[in-house]
Amino acid sequence: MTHRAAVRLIGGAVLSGVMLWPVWAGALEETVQKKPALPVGKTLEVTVEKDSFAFAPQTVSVHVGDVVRWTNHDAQKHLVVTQDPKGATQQLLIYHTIQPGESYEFQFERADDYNFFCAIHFQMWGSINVAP
Ligand SMILES: [Cu+2]
Repeated sequence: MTHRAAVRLIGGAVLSGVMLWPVWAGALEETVQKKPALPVGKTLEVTVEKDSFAFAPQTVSVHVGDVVRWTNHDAQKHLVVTQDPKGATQQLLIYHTIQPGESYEFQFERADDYNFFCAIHFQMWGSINVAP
């Protein structure tokens, strides 16, 4: 038993009693565990070229598990916003500022048609079709 495990065991015993420790420890493990990651598919690039004020390509077709990477080659920042079509009106899937020279990646987990735009320059927009 490592020192750290011993400290945790004592903590568990104090909190819930020695007999309850195994149950308590199991519950703790569960909350720490992350949901299984979706296998990553291919990555598709959407870029913003310098002074273009446009996303290219404007429409992208991907499959569930694919990643869309927005890359900003512009000299100014852009703010990518995507709403979940099935979500509440205020529910945003993506709200991310991309600084000059930086990228942002998002893996789509559900098939649908997603629209996105730049919240700083409303003339910048595009759509992503995510097929099953
Ligand atoms: Cu912008």
